[in-house]
Amino acid sequence: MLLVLQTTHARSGLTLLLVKWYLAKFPNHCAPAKEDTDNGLCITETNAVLRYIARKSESKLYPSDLKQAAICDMVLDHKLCSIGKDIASNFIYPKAGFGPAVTDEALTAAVAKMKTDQWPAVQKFIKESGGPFVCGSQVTIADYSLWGHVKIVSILSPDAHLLKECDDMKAWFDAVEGTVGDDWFSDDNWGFWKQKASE
Ligand SMILES: N[C@@H](CCC(=O)N[C@@H](CS)C(=O)NCC(=O)O)C(=O)O
Repeated sequence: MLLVLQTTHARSGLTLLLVKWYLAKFPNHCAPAKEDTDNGLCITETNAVLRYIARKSESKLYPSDLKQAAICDMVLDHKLCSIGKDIASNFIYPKAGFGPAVTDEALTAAVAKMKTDQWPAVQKFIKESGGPFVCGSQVTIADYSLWGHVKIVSILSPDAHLLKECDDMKAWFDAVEGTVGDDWFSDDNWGFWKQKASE
């Protein structure tokens, strides 16, 4: 870094060095990323990172039971590729300035899809397991992953149709929220979103 700072284009040099350093570890060009300094493992992909952390610590947040693990995996992937993707592009990115604005019609259509299609695909497992979580009485990384997106929506748009219109989503959300420790998050974490909510 010292070498770079001595160049006339210090900032761009530093950026280039950081990019090279990052890509050498994480060639997928993506965040989030995790390096485990215990064994040199460098991984990207949200779901792989979540599973790795949970499995390494032998946490119940990732089920050891094969069937429950499959359900957890399915909801994680469904969140990433379908419901979470739509929540982000319709309710989060436009407000945060990460994506284009969406029309009221598009929002209504997104809520309808979540209500009749995407959320019921999660709700099925909450019902079948007896709830209140996706895998029954044990909260998992699948719940936390989806909860994170819904939480941001609840901060950005407290009156968002999402929680009201998706059957029992509020009950599930409150159950997950109830497992979150008081000291897990602070305004250091939520501050950015709270600021966006007030803009
Ligand atoms: N499937 C990936 C997607 C991650 C992703 O899209 N990350 C964005 C930031 S939220 C990114 O790193 N984008 C870099 C780029 O588009 O160059 C995951 O779930 O981790």
